[in-house]
Amino acid sequence: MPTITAFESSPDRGKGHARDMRVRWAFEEVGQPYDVRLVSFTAMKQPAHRALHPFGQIPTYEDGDLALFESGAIVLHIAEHHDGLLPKNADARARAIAWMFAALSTMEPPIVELTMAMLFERDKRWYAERLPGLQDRVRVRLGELSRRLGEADWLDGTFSAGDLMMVTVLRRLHTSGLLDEFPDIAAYVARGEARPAFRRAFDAQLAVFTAASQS
Ligand code: GTB
Repeated sequence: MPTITAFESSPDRGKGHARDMRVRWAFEEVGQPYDVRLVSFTAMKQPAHRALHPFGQIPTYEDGDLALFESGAIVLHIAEHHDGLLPKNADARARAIAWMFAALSTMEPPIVELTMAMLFERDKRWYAERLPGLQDRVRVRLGELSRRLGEADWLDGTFSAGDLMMVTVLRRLHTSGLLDEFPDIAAYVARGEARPAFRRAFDAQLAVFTAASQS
């Protein structure tokens, strides 16, 4: 059984924004059971964990002799070794993988920059001046994504690892108010979150937070 690592106590209080969520969701979509080893912030920086993850972060993945880090690489590995997250047709498969990269390298950076500023820079004197620029950068990408999605349910035909990754990236905007400006993107995120596999993954990571807060 593969084992992943996750926060012992997630700073998002179980909202499913930590990046183990996308790996849990991928496992649930393909029906692969998995173990979770919880790690503290201190343990993450120790040599034993750094041997798995050079940057001392979660998530990691271990299965037999294989150890992986980077949520994108882990989700791709799961998708390539099970049915359900990548189309069989080679071209469609390549396009689904392109959407994974788009989520991680085109959409995620401005979204992370905005949400980090909202979390950690609110009390800075330059925050009010910086915020509109950060929001506009995200708005541009949401507009472009919205135009491409059009009337479709998913980015390229049936639900794929590309959608899984995109939805997990877009979910971080829930508290930003920006999803309200793009109802079609908000509906796309809601479709992803309504999938039974998403619900199971979400409940599993929430249970970790609930247990930690009761102990
Ligand atoms: N590129 C890597 C990947 O995709 O796997 C990034 C991994 C990463 O950022 N891991 C974070 C981590 O381990 C947890 S997910 N941080 C600890 C550290 O660097 O010391 C990032 C995250 C954390 C918290 C929230 N939150 O509270 O909302 C959201 C996302």
